[in-house]
Amino acid sequence: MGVDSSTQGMKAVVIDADRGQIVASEAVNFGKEFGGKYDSPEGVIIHPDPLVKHSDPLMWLEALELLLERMKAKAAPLSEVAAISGCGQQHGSVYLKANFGELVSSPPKGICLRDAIAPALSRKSSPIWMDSSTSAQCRKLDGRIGAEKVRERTGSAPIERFTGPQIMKFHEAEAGSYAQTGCIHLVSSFICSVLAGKSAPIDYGDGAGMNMLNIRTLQWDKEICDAIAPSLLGKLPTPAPSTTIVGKISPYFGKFGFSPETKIVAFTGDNPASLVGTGAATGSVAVISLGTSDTFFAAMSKAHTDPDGCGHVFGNPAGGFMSLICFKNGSLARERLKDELGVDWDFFGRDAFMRAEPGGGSDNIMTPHFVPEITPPRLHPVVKTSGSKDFMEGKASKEIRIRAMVESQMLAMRLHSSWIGERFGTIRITGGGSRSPGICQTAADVFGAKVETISVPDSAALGGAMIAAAATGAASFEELSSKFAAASRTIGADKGRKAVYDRMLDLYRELEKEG
Ligand code: XUL
Repeated sequence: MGVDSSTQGMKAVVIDADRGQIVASEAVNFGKEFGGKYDSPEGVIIHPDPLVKHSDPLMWLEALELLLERMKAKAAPLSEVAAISGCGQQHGSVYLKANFGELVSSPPKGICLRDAIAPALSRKSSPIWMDSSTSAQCRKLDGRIGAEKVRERTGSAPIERFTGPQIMKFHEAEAGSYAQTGCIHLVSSFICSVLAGKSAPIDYGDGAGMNMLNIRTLQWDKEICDAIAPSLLGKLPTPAPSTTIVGKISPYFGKFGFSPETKIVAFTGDNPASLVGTGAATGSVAVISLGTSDTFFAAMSKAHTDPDGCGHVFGNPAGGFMSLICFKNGSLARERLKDELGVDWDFFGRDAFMRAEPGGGSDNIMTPHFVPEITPPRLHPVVKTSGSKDFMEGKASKEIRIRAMVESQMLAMRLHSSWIGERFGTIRITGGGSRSPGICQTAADVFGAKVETISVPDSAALGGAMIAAAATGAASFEELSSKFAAASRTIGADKGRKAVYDRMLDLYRELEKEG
């Protein structure tokens, strides 16, 4: 079984590793299920400062319980689940007191998980990956260690959403609560700990998204941790490979029908899990994931870092490393334009592309930054345009405006993934946006690559289940990939359009440079 604790909801899939079948799946959407209860209509607590983005960790616990209750009610074969792994939105952190170990191993009887764990929180909310409020702390880490050194050692330059700068900010703002914190978990290792009934390790996949894990030694970097906050090393779970078996399921979950022998395997980040779920963990294909954030990632033969400081290196759950570039204005920007133009997804993802030519015939491009962007870093975003007069004045047709946005998003991906230094002949595309033929064709044409879609939409939860199967020796990652992540549709690149996009790439680079 794989569980994915993401920004807007929680999902689970159960696979039969021998037969290559998904036997059950379920999802809980935080906003829809809990309404105003957590003040989080989209899974994130409403806050007046657009740079501050936190979530309530108790909401995740309530969702986990609801998810399992529903699976039980629908007669999902939970009693046959041999092992559970999963993933979480990356970088988000949960702050726990010393009593967490005791409360999680033997939750008080007769109360729900949420109420049982609540007294263990030393910080009520969890900063998540959308938070961009730690620029001052990133600069301090740069001053204390050096941005290049942090990048070389941890795989990423100091970045606002990464856990290290977030911990530094917490210590500075709430020293008393920081001192009361016995253990800091990631979203992934927190959910894993609850399932295992004990504090779980942090895997190399998600751990590398903290600015604290030395990717050369695979240990916490003492010098960097000391520069972040006092006594930090003592508050961190042990780093471990993603296929580590943490233990058996906590007796608490017996009520859902799980066997007491069910193994709990370390959890990872949603992107490393998606690398597995798209079948790209052991091959040489790149993946474009079009979700709340858009990401571009691929397995890496050897770890090297992005000199521009935008890209990241994380652990690959199948061993070795992976590259990742994350764009915050992903589906967010597409949805905003779709609503502004009053069109539906069919028009946005198909008709617009049939009715307009690449670049709208005038090399129309834009910086699609409506909310603070990560790649490139733009805390106070401005949407810049270049191309025809009509387009720049916002008077171009709907078709032209949609194309320009999607093309610009793909150009940004091509530009910011060039540091990986590999030409990918095949790109797998996943996430909601991958249902759109126009977006898939644009990806193929901009990269000049074959694009493959896969049939399973929840590649992160599926990847979690595949990690659980691989960790318990049920099948190898290669076998699991061929069973679960085969391509369902292939889209070839159009050479003529590729030439247009080669030209537009230079224009996009220049437009982005303007700031
Ligand atoms: C990756 C990142 C996002 C989150 C979204 O660095 O910040 O993709 O993992 O869940």
